[in-house]
Amino acid sequence: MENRKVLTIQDISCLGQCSLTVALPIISACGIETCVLPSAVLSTHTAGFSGFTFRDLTDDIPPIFNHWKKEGVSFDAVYTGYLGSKTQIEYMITYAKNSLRAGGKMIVDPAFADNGKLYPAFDNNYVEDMKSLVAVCDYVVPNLTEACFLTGIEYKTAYDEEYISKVVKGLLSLGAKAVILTGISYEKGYTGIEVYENGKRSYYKHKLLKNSCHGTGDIYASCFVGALVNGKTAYESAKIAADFTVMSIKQTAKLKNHWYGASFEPVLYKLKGLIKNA
Ligand code: PXL
Repeated sequence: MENRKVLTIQDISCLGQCSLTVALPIISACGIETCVLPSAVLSTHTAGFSGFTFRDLTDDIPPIFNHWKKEGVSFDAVYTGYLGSKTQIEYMITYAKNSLRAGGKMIVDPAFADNGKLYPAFDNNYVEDMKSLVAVCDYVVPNLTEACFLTGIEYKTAYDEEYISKVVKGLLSLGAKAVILTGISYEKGYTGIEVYENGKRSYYKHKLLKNSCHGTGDIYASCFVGALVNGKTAYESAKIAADFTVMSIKQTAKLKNHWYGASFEPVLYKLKGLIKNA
């Protein structure tokens, strides 16, 4: 039996509890070999820190994939997160997609916006570029802000199921085969995940916590990938990811002045149990 292997491509924010420093431990904790390809190295993430360093690794991406090709390496899943440029998005389509094994899945977290706004490094051109990556993926895992930018639908904080249905259809019409839309709330005090796969829509609801943390989107997508590669359905994986993200946010609330990320590490040992019991 060959080891299941996931490749994740996103930045390393050396400090910040996001992107690769989240994906690597979380997917590994799901019992899966996790290969990483850093798109850039930053001293910190870009949300709330100023003066961060940024080393772009775009030019390293083709030789890394070419080397792996020579070594005969392929992956059960490729998961892309925060990327830096149009060129990197193109490389995900030309190189990353082609590194999948037969039946391997591509999971795309657009990772460019939240709370109605683009992250500081991005503009509308990047949104346009991201549409081409969504077009070739098996699962897209956006928050509502990203989904609205991608579909051109107005971002709202209060909405009904009809509005969300329009957003989901918009994402499917871009080419995504399945949609996992996070942070969807129809009821005060609750939030949840809309999952659309194989023509079926389902919704998982959980209590909305008072504190929100940076980096929870990365925790969520990483757990989703880890559960999916363990053979769980999209709905089961979406639920496991939501439950683990809630645990991480609750854990973070116990800390004083921990503003830059979610403290998932103390609860990481519980993740395998969530997958086993799903
Ligand atoms: O969590 C998403 C993310 C990842 N990487 C970097 C970021 C952000 C969000 O701001 O700045 C560098």
